[in-house]
Amino acid sequence: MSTRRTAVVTGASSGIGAATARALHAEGFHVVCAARRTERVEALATEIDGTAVTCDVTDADSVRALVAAVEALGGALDVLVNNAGGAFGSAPVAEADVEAWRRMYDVNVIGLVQVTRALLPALLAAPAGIVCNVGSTAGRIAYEGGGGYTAAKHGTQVVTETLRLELYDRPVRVVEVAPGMVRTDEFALVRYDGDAEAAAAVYAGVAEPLVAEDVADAISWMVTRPAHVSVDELVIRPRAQAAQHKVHRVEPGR
Ligand code: 8X3
Repeated sequence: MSTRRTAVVTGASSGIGAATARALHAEGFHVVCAARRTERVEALATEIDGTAVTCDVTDADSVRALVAAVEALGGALDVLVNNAGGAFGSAPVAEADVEAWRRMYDVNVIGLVQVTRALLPALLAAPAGIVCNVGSTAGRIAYEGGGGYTAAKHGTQVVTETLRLELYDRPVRVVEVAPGMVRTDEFALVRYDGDAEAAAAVYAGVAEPLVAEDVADAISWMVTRPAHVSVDELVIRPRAQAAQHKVHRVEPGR
């Protein structure tokens, strides 16, 4: 049985998830890299000497495979980073694609609940387990065209808070990181259904949006505080984004 601390990161195939897996490896954790895309998590696990699990957080069998992987490593889980999530579409509420809304609730809320519930015994078996949910500034405000995603990320925030209350007398912490504008390879591209121009417009003129490593750094810090310290929530944005609609953009040539 390994004496190394163990972490699980969902949505580890790219972006914030992959960066977080690397950051936790650098902190000395054995990282279980979970995501739907097998080849990607296997490559990442090989790179950081971790464990790859093909896992769709919305699928109960997949989540069972994730639990089995943690059990095979000794059964105690020090850190769970619920990162799998995403935005699908940007239609106004009046034109909402209800199926896309369901998928957003499914991955950002139900998937997170399913994984957390399944891994809670392992977290409680560790000396000081911690769950870090990756929320969003979209879970703090509303914005036009964001309806389905903002509703789902508000759900992520509320589930985090509820679980913290429910586990108040147990040796486990439940925290949330809420990033604002983060430029990753896939987030905006997925939201705009592969429309590269629309995705690029999100970051247009912003000199330095956050990158995945900035958020991974924050998560890594949150989950490595002493056991009595709970950084309940951490909002992180680029300097250029003072608020959701207050973004400093420099026009080309100026
Ligand atoms: C991502 C932040 O601004 O796209 O979670 O809603 S935003």
